[in-house]
Amino acid sequence: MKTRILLAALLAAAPAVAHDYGVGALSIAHPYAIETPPNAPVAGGYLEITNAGDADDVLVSASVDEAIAGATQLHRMEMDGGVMRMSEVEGGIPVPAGETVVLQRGGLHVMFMQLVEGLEAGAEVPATLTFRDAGPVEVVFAVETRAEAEARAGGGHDH
Ligand SMILES: [Cu+2]
Repeated sequence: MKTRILLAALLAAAPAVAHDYGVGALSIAHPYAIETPPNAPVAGGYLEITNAGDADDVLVSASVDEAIAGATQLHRMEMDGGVMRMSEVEGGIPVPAGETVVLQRGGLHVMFMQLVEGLEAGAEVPATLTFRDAGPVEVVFAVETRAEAEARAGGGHDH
């Protein structure tokens, strides 16, 4: 009985501990990707970065193991003459002091490219995010179904 209560407490505490990260004054909330077909060549990665410090920083790169993706870039999506275009962000993604930057579908995102296999819901993608000043931090992108990601986006921020 005691064991069961302890286990329940651990399980309840686990998601927040497992899925928020920090380095220096930066905190990184809920990195996730959305499942793809098995042979998809690319997938987006999304997260929120909050800079609680008083100095600006920049997310300069993201990387994952070659066993998962051959290349990883920082991208933005923008409307250009009525067409949605995706391009690499030159010089990285600014994370101004006191602000939260949201990487999300339709906007700034991490792009996993040359995927070795598609991403399956429930899988985890370990990645390194490197900030200009705060340096590198290891995170894990959780691969979610589209419905999971949309439910979370619609229902406020819940880890
Ligand atoms: Cu992209």
